[in-house]
Amino acid sequence: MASTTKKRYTGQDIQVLEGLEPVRKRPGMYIGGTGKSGLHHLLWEVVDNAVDEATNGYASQIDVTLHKDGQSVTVTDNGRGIPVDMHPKMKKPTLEVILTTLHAGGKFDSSNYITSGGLHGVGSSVVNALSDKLVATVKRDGKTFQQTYSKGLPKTKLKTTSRNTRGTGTSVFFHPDPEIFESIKFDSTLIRDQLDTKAYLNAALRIVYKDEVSGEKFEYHHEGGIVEYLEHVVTTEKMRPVHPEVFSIKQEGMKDGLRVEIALQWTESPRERVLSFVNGIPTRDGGTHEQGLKDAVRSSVRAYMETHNLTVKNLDVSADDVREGMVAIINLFMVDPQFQGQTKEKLNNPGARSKIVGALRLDLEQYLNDNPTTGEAIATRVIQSARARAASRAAAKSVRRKSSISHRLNLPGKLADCSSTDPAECEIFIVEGDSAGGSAKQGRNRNHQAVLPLRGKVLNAEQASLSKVNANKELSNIVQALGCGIGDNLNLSQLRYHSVILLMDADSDGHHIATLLLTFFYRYMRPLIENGHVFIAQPPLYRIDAGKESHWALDDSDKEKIISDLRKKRKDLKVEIQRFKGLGEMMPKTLNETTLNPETRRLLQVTIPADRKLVTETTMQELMGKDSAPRFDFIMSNATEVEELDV
Ligand code: 2B7
Repeated sequence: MASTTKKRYTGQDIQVLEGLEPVRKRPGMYIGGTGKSGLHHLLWEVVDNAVDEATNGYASQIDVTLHKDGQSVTVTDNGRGIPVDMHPKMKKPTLEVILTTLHAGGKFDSSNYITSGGLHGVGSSVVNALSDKLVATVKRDGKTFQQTYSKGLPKTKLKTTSRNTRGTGTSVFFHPDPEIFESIKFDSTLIRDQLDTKAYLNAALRIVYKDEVSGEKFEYHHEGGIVEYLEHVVTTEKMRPVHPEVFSIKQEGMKDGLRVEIALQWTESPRERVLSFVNGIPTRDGGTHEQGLKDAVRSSVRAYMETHNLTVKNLDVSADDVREGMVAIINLFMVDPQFQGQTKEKLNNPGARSKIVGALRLDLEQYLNDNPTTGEAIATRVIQSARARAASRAAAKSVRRKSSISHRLNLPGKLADCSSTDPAECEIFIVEGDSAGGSAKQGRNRNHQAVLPLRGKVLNAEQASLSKVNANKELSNIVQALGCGIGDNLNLSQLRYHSVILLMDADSDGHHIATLLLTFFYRYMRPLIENGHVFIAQPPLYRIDAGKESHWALDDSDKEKIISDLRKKRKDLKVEIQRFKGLGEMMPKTLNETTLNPETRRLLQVTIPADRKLVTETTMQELMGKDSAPRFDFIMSNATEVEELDV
């Protein structure tokens, strides 16, 4: 149970778990990888700690300086300063404990921190472990304290460097360890973007960024908070609002110490755009809070339309119609967020959904009642979307009727098609190799799942002309099967499967083929990615049998976690581990359960982030598994724009 009382914080509140060797051994597990995104993760981790101190009302300004070498950073806040008193159990200063032990954090005791932004949950100790130099400076009790570390270990004792210090706060300088990262050059544009967003999400905060490489200085402060952020998004993406005022709510002091801010506006854009955050940190895969927002919007707009007789006879209005053109920002502050998914960017706390519904539904409906011009404008937008959807459904149906017969004649011979002709429910698995293709054919649901095995070489479309692409048997089979054309002649309404799923082995060859296919889609069929039709299947690498239970693990770390969880329950448990050498080795039933069946499988959706162009080979590696082949790097360095692919 969270409490909102602020009590004095002492060394006793710090929990101690383990040392930092695991972090240096497997950095990817803590920061997602050792490429560009992992490198910047270090910075966000430090900045998030400073932002936390601000969100909780103790700091008002954060200074971030990128130093002249472009590869070291200092972050300073004017908060309380990390405690430096002796930690009673560790017999070391609390500061040192926080920086040298994994998961040592006051944030585990919610009485000290009301909300914690340490989403990634790894904290400053991970930054310390992965830096070849880190200097922590604390101003507290009229003194300045300082300690230097390297690779997670103290180089000096905690020293008092001044005894007549004004003000309080924490300052962290770090230089990432070049032995760990592929490159340690920071990207100033990315930093600016991210800091600007942080300032929008914490209206009280002022962030000053100095880039000593270029000599520029930037200040970020947005008193309007997320409402201003929404206006910024709408303007920069050139969306035209259908009502002038942004609707917003700010709820504080909810039960359980929850706090939520929501901003909404409907636009003429054909898409919906929901930016969700927990404690100011993006949850790019949404989760329960986002679901709550969607539920509440659907129910209040519907209720409003019904009570005001704004519905249209014989026109079905779906939840999607209600949200078409909607731009929404939600920032939920909570104590113990649980995250899910490969990149841990999906909120999983079940309670969040109903809390958001409770906070938003009545307020939104009331607002629409009080502002009928806005209410009617939104209702009109919703009806427009429902009409367009009905019309395009009708059109698609007639196209299908005409095309399903003629088209089927031109399908590639190797395709095992599904029986449904409704593209919205159809999926195609593009599978490497005949034997894997065989398992997939047997394991699939024939009604709506098709399988196309690839046999020969897939061309690297990065440097290839359209005629070369057409001459490549494997790629032209894909084009034929999808039925929607290619390049400038692509017509999405002809797409025969709304989910195009790449199913490759979890080894380096598999990654290589997946990369080639993604390069092809990105170059020649980009609307497929832009409209969310391309996915990557996640076949398991291991099967773990323990007693009557079977578990499947995606990779080594997953495997180890499962085993340790099992052992926690029963120490002497005998576990049997089987490593799948390839998809072909898997029983069709197993393949179905773990990889094909929509109810039980995990899929990664391939997207091109509109807001951030972050993402590099690291994300591509995350996308396709942990091992990366040298050949893979070759492709990445040649395919500059493919670097923008993201999951
Ligand atoms: C263990 C972590 C999660 N911490 C504190 C107090 C203040 C504080 C911090 C910080 C980054 C770069 C400049 C609490 C919390 C540790 O315990 S971390 N300020 N700023 C920061 O890291 N900035 C704290 C209670 C009483 N006094 C101080």
